[in-house]
Amino acid sequence: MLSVDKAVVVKALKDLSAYLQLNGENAFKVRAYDIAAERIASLTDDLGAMVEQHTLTSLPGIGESIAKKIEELATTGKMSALDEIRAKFPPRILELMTVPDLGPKKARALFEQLGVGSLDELEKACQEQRVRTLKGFGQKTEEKLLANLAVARRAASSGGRRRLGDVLPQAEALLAWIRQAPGVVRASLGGSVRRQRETVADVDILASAPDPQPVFAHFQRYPAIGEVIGAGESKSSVRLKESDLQVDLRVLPDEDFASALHHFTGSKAHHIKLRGLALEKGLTISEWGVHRMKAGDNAAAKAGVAKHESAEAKLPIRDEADLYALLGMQYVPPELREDWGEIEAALAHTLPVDLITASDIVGNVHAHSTWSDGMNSLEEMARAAKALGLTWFTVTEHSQTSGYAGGLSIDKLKQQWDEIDRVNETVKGIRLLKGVESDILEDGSLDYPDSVLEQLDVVIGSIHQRYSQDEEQMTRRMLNAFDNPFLHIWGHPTGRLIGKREPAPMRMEEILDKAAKKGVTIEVNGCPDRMDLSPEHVRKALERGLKLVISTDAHSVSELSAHLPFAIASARKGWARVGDVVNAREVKQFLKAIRRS
Ligand code: DGT
Ligand code: CA
Ligand code: ZN
Repeated sequence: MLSVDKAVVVKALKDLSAYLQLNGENAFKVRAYDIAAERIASLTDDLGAMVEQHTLTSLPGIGESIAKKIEELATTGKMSALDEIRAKFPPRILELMTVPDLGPKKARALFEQLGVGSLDELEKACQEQRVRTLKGFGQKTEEKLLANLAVARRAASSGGRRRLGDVLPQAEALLAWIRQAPGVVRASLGGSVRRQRETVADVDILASAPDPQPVFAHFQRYPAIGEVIGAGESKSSVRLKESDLQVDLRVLPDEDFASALHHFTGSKAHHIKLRGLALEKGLTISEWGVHRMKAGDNAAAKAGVAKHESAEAKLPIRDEADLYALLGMQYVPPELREDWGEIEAALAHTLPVDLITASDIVGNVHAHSTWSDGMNSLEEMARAAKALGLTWFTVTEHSQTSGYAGGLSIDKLKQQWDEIDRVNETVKGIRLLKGVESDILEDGSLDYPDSVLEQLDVVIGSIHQRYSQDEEQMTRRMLNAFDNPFLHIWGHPTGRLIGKREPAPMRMEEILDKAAKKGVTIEVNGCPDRMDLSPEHVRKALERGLKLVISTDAHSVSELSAHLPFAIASARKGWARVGDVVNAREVKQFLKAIRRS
């Protein structure tokens, strides 16, 4: 049977769309390729089989012409339409589009008028002040481009940290592969990935098996591995092909698994504090397990001398809970192991035991459909949400000012309400609410008159354009926005894009104070490049008694499930409990909770 790598097909379709836009094709026409890429990415059927049976056109959004291109790629390894258009441009031109705020239109102008075809050439053109001479660019744009170029370089350099959103799917696929290896008893992710840090340096995986060698042999046969960079008795390191991501696998006897998993989950700061506590109880904790010290060892251990060889008994640790129990404290979930106060709380038995989980979420608050810049129709989104087990759902399209994202005029918004009513009648078992994601304008006002806003169930207010405001202006903008009683939820609060765009400058504590006073609910947005709020800010919000919504901000059916883990990660790392999250409640309670009294 034909084996087809979906990722290769998705990339080819996306590249084709990018090249067509560079070539001046209109964005609407080109969207078909992005929609098709999205279809393939979220496909659960076997792509190879569909190609062989010529059934690709049964997928919505995939017509004859795109199906042919996919079949050609799958069977010959080439997509001639892509090769042809690629040949018209310098080989590295798509790099330009990794620069924040540099879209296809600008990239095209830079190429056609200045011959810029790579990041290096763009840098040179900016430094030589040639960019500012182009129509529509100017000195300010040139300076901004130069700064953003540095951001793009940092993100691309393989030495840098990567977004959890890019790494987690690769890590999980690899973990599933390792679980298939001969003799594996248990296996888990470790390190910063298990702790759900928003950026990670590498992937740590631990497994237990009676004999490590067959596990390593299986590991090294993983198709996506580029090179093996280290192979020892109990550890093997590899680099993945496309992403250049480093993965360390450790394999141990099962009796050592839990303490090793604990050690290699970290964080270092959490461990250092735990070790101090252990010493006071006459225990040592290390990579090699938990040991009870002989009399006299204590001083040596405190002086930093490793004494595990001479220590008396190695204590059995079946799972991580045993380890915390030995220290007389509550179990600490991996996401909380950062020395952010979790050890003190676990000792006092005040650590939350009901942290929010994905399965607690019963409604979706923030999503987009083809009414604005989403990939799927409203009905498709509703059916997908229902299939995920949600009981209520809100589409929140962009508002009038966000013309670039298909923002809705008042007329369009009202037409969308009719469609929502229709879908509510045809799709049973899930309730669609009427909502909008309104821009928060420069002065803090919303993008529709109150007479429109008051008719909506859910109003998210978000900043999408910054107009280069400084901290004072941005803070004022938010404080003013909260004076509008129709704003229910503050969407992707800081506006950051991890590795691409810094959080907007604003006095967060002052803003959260006002949100608490005014009863505004705060979003934790799960777009993998946003993860906004951050865990630190989630905690600050919770300390003020604010409520949270866990959002996917899904622009397609697949993102409804793909984005959820990242919002949950941020929320859990910020110690959010089930009761703090308004979309872990049924629709009536949700609507009551977000209403501003
Ligand atoms: P990363 O890789 O920078 O995203 O962050 P981590 O936390 O995954 O760090 P990594 O991969 O260097 O090490 C994984 C875990 O192993 C770390 O969280 C704690 C443990 N570990 C590694 N080196 C040390 C060390 O020198 N002392 C202690 N106490 N623990 C260590
Ligand atoms: Ca790591
Ligand atoms: Zn948004």
